[in-house]
Amino acid sequence: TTTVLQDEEPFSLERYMASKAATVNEALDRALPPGHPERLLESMRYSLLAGGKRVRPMLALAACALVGGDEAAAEPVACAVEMVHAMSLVHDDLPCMDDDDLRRGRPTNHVAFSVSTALLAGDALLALAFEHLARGCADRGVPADRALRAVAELAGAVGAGGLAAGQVVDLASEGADVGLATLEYIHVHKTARLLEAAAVCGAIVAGGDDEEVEGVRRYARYVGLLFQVVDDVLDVTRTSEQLGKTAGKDVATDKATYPKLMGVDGARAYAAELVASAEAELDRFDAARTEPLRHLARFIAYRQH
Ligand code: GRG
Repeated sequence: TTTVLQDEEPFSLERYMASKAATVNEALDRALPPGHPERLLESMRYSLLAGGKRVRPMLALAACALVGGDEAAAEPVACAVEMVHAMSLVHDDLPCMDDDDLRRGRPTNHVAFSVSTALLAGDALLALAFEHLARGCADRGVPADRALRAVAELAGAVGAGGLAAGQVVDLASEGADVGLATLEYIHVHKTARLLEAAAVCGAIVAGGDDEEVEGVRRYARYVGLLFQVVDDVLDVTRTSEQLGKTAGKDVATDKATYPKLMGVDGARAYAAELVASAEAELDRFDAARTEPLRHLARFIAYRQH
C-alpha cells in the first residue's frame, strides 16, 4: 500500500549543504566571463571553482528563505560573497601576507600561476563580485533600494572596517603579546564580518525588515566567532594528540588563541555560550524556516575536526 501523505524526512544539514553548494557552483561557473586574457581567467577559475564548503553562500540562501524570500533572489548575493571569500584567500596566501604554498590541498594561486597574476585575479574577483551582485539583482527584479543596501553592506565587510582591517591588525599582531580584545577584533573582522554580510544581504534582498536583518546579523556574528573558538580548541586537541605521537617535538604556538587566553575549559564554555546566543536569535522567526541555520550553528559547535 502507498500512503498519500508521507512523513517528511528529518532535516539533514549534509544534504542541504550539498544541494546548495551544487546550485552555487553552477551559478559561479556561469558568472565567470569567458574570453581573454585566458591566463587571468584561468587563475580566477582556479580559486573560485575548486573546493570550499560554500558556507557563506549557504548563509545567504538560508537567510533569504528565513525571512520568507524566494531563494532565487539571493543567488547573486550567494555568488558575490563567495567571490569575495575566494579573493581574500588568494591575497591572504601571497608572499607579502601569510606566504602559503598550499590551500585546500593544492598549490596556492600564486604558486600555480604567479604573484602578479594572483594579485590581479583577486582584484578581478573582487570587482566581479560587485558587478554580479548589482546586475543579478537588477535581472531578478530585486528592488533597487534593497540592491543598493546589499552592495553597501558587502563593501563595508571587505574594506577598512572589514576584512582589510582584520588582516592589517592580524599582520601587526604577529609575535606580539595579544590580548582577548585584539584576538576578538581580528576574528570579528577577518571571519565574522563576511559571514554576517552573506546572511544580512540574503535577508535584505528578500525584503526582511530592520529587526529581522539585525537578528540575522547577530546570529551570523555569533556563528563567525564560534567558528574561530572551536577551531582554536580543535587545534589544541590535535596538537596534543600529535605531541603524544612525536614526544618531545615542540609545536609552534606563538599565535594568540582562545584556549591560550582563557584556558581550554574557558574556551569550551565560551563556545557553548555562542551557540546558545546564535540559536536564541533564531527564535523570533518562523520555526519551520530556522532549521538550516540552527543545524549549521550546532554543526560548527560540535564538529570534531
Ligand atoms: C579584502 C581587498 C581585500 C583584501 C583581503 C587577505 C585579506 C585582505 C583578508 C584575509 C581574510 C581571510 C583569509 C580570512 C580567513 C577566513 C576564514 C575563516 C577562512 C576559512 O574559511 P572556510 O572554512 O574555507 O569557509 P573554505 O575552504 O571551506 O572556503
